[in-house]
Parts: sequence; structure tokens; C-alpha cells
Amino acid sequence: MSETDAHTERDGATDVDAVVVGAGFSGLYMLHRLREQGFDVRVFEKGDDVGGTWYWNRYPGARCDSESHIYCYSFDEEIRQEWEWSERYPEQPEILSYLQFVADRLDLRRDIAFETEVTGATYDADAATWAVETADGERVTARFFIGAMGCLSEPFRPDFDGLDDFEGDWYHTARWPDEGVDLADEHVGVVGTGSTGIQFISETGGEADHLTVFQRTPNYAVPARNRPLEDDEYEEIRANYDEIWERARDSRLGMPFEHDHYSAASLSEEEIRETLEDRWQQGGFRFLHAFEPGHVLTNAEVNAVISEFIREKLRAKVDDPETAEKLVPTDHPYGAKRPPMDYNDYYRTYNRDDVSLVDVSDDGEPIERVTADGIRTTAGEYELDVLVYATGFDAMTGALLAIDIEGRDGLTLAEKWDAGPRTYLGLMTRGFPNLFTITGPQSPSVLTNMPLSIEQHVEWIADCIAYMDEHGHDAIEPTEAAETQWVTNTNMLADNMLFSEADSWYRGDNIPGKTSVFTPFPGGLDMYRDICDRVAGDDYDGFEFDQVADAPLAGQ
Ligand code: FAD
Ligand code: N01
Repeated sequence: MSETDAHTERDGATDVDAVVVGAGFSGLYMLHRLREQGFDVRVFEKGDDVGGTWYWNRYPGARCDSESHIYCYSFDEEIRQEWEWSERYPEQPEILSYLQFVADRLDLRRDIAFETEVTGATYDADAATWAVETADGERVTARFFIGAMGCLSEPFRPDFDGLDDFEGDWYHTARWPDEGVDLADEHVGVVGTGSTGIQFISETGGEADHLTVFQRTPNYAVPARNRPLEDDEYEEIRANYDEIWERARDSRLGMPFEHDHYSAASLSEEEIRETLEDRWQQGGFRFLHAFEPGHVLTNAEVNAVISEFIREKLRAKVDDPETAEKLVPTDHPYGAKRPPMDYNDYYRTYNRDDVSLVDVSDDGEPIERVTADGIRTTAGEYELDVLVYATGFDAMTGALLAIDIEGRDGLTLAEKWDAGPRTYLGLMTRGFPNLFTITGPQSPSVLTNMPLSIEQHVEWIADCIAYMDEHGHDAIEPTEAAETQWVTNTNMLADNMLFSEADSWYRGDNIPGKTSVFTPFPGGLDMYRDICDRVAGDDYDGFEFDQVADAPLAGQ
């Protein structure tokens, strides 16, 4: 029986074949793929339009740091040829327009329920189906429940005492108002100097009457070297797109850039500096390709050379030596926290009289509370009209665990993952059959150029569902052994890298009370793709299938 015939037999037994949560890069492509396979799909999205990350993050300066020509879908030749990016790193409105263009082109909106939050999902083991609930009280049954809710989509705001007393306005960057905020004439305070904070600070320094930056940990921001894309350059990209994508798929980071040397071990100090200098001029993630990117994060000596090179560069940009020292990271190696990019001369922003830096680390003056007039640290009070939280996300698991998910035998996902997520390939977790996660924990996701990782997951899931129908399987979940092995391997790979030398959202350290465990798969997209292909080619090795008497489709 073909998958389409099998699918037809199921019609009517559940409301839809698949529920997908989220309408960003992941949810949009998942919808398209499953529709192409003849499935009836319902997407639920909290926002009132498509875009995900690029719908919510409208703060001044928001843009991506993957280069535009690879920060997009590769699967559709027409879309790829028709869309034209304006800059090396596009701004948020342009990426949002791109995703809206894709949604229109593929007629996706008709299957998306906007302004609808999924709050719960319960698995019925007898029928091998999921019942999905929304905040509006709607209940939809489906064979497959697919999480496309994003690994950087649940905003985190530290719970400072006194916020209710604050007489000014406050905002989180990931919930920035669409109409913008007029910061001119205002005393603005921003907490956070991650990728978001750095973009926000560069953009608003000089615009606000005064900008006070509350920094807990400095970061290594390498120049992005943004610029418009020239017509002939774009023509060349288009002409070579197949090869570019192929190189990106076969790479560790999902980026098509060659590295100059594998390691720095055989090079003289002068050669190392020349290589780094050349890469510094290229900017962006090309800098990370001076040496093999994985090697940079496994070899402490190579990393130390690179970290020191960056520190020297940063110090040279800041006029006041005391401020410079505060801005230069010495507590963690380059890359152990997600490295941000500097688009707009971030470090020189601190040379302005109307921008000041407050070190709120334990060695400085930690924040005590928010007051009616601003922020009080252990050393004094800073008067603010506007307080901006650039404090990031409950990453990797936050959006998934915000939904009350109950699997087989009443086990909840929150209970199962209490000591950290346990998955097989980051795609599924035992006890929750037919629940797939796109860019789930223990998949490469945030350590790669994400649209490529997303495409790989979507295609793997769609193929897996087709395989199930071809073979009359009602339910799929990983075996205990395969899951344990995957968790062990992921942890082992991470333990051999330098990630443990920083507190980071990669390990959930930013969320009070969250178990600290490294969450993305750090072996690289190329290795991961090979493993996933082998698993699928080996009749889904490490998964077990079930046929269920009351299922919408009994096996043929
Ligand atoms: P998202 O885009 O996060 O979409 C998830 C959607 O699910 C959201 O719209 C959300 O509203 C919805 N949702 C969540 N929970 C529910 C629920 N319970 N009910 C209903 N809807 C729900 N990655 C890169 O590779 N390169 C970059 O340069 C880059 N830049 C970034 C810049 C910023 C500012 C941020 C925050 C992230 C960046 N990322 C980047 C990561 C980015 O998240 C991914 O590239 C990509 O956009 C993720 O797409 P997604 O569809 O998986 O998730
Ligand atoms: O969040 P973050 P983000 N008191 O968690 C500080 C992607 N992204 O939104 O480091 C004081 O990195 C916190 O301090 P510390 C990218 O993957 C990409 O910036 O924990 N400070 C940190 O400085 C990125 O990594 C792009 O000590 C507190 C900041 O808040 C990810 O999204 C652009 C605090 C949070 O930084 C998240 O980036 C933007 C407290 N209680 C985002 N709590 C591009 O591609 C937190 N902080 C360009």
C-alpha cells in the first residue's frame, strides 16, 4: 500500500494527521513537507503571523549572523532563485519578509491557526494518537505531534525584586513592540551583553539621551563586516547555489566556508597571527574557520591563542583602559559561550560620553533590585526612564516544557527531563511515541546554521512518517538502550570540548534552578547527518514500532 493510500484510510479517525506547534522556519517547512505527502496538518502559532524568531525579535539592531545566502531554505529552487537578499547579514524585517514570502508562495497560512497557544498534549496509547489542547480550550486529535516551537523562543527575564515599583517602562528584547519605542531623550538601562544586548547597545548608543549597560559577563564579539550584497556577487551565489548548499551540508557548522588550517600546532606564532588577522578582516563566522571549528573548541592551546588575539583587538578599540578591561572576557575561552558578532563598532560605543558600563558581576556591583527610579546595585542607584531586558531565553527546552505534555502511562515530559533532557538523536524521547521535535535537545541545532539543521530534521521526520505508513506502523519511539547511548555520547563529546569552562545557556546555567547539562549535540552537522541517514537506512535502528488495535489505521 502506498503511503497516500494508507493515509486515506486514516481519514476521519483523528481530526488531523499531524499537529505542528510553531510557524517559524521549522513549522513552515514541516507543514509544506507533510502536505506534499498528502497529510492533513494543523499548525498552531502564538503570534499573529508567521516568522517565529523573526516575528518576535523586533528590537533595534536585530539581524542574523549567519550569512543571508545560507540563512534561508535550500529545498525550493524557485524560491531560492527568486528571493534576493540585500545585505551580507539581513535585518529582522527582511528575514520576516522572506518567511512571509515563503508562506505566500507555498500557500501555507490556510493551515495555520494564529494567536493560538498550545498548552497541553496527552498521548492515548490505545489509539496511538495525541490530544492537543490550546489556551482557547480547543482540543484537536492527531496521530503525530510535532514540536517546532523553537529552541530560542521562550524569553527569560530575571526576577529582580521591585519591578512592580518601577515608574518607567520596561521591555524584553524578544517581545519588542511592533510600533517601536522612542528612546530619544530617555535614560535607558539595558541588562545583558549577549548577542542581543550587543546589537541593541550598538544601535541605541547615541540615540538615547543616556544608555547605561549592566554587564555580568563580557563576550568575544568578532566584527561581522556587514555590507550590501552586490548584484554580480549575488548572481554568482545563484549560479553556484547547489554546490554552496552541498558544502554547507557536509560541514560541521552548516556553513560552506573552508578552514585554512586544521590546527595551529605546526604553525609559527607569526603564521598564526597572519591567519587570524586575515580571518579578522573577513569577519563573521569566517573568523572561526581560521582553524577547523571543532578543533578550536577541543584544543585548549589553540583556543588560548585565538582568545588572546581577540582580547588584544578589543582592548585597542576602547579609549578608557578601565572600561576596556571590563569589556574583555578573561573568565572563559572563546566559543564556550555562544560568540556574538559586532556589526556596528560595539566596543567603540563605550567611547561615547552618553554611554556607560556597569559591571554587575560578583566582582563588581551586582544588581540588588529595581526601584521606582531605576536599578540599584550594591554600589549605588542608576536612574532610568526605560529598562530593557536583553536577558535571553530559556533555551533548548523552555518552549517545549512550557506545554504540559503527558506521554505513555501518565509520565510528563517535565518529570522525565527533570535531570536534563533525554532523547534519541534529539528527534524523539522514549515514553512519548509519535512526538517529534525539530531542533530538539541533543541535536546540533544552535551549534549550526539553523535553517539547514531544520531542513534535515523536517525531511527525516517526513521520511520516517512515510516509512511508518508503508509498513503499517502506528507508533514509533526510541528504545531505552538507544536513548541512553545517545545521551551518553552527546555528554561525552561535550566533556571533551571547552564548553564546561563557561556558564552558558547551552547548559541552562542562565535559568535559576535548571539542571546544568550541555544540551546541543556538539559533534557537528556533518557527523549528525551521517548518523541519522544510517539509522533511517537501517530500518530506523534504535527505534521500536508498535501496532495498536484501536489506532486510526490498523497495520496492513
Ligand atoms: P522559532 O523561529 O523560534 O519559531 C517557533 C515558533 O513557535 C514561534 O513563533 C513561537 O511563537 C511558536 N510557539 C512556541 N511555543 C508555542 C506554543 N506553545 N503554542 C503556539 N506557538 C508556539 N540562527 C542561525 O542559525 N543563525 C542566525 O544568525 C540566528 N540569529 C538569531 C537571532 C536572534 C535574535 C535569535 C533569537 C535567534 C537567532 N537564531 C539564529 C536562531 C533562530 O531561532 C533559528 O535560526 C530559527 O529562526 C528557528 O526557527 P524555528 O522555527 O525552529 O523556531
Ligand atoms: O541571550 P544570552 P541573547 N543579571 O543568554 C545577562 C541568538 N541570537 O538574547 O552571560 C545580569 O546570550 C547574561 O549575562 P551572563 C544566539 O544564539 C543571535 O543575547 O549570563 N545579567 C547575558 O549577558 C544567542 O546566543 C543573534 O552572565 C543577566 C545576557 O543577559 C541567543 O540567541 C542575535 C542576568 C543574555 O545573553 C541568545 O542571545 C541575538 C541577571 N540576572 C540572539 N540574567 C544573531 O545572530 C541574564 N543576564 C546576531
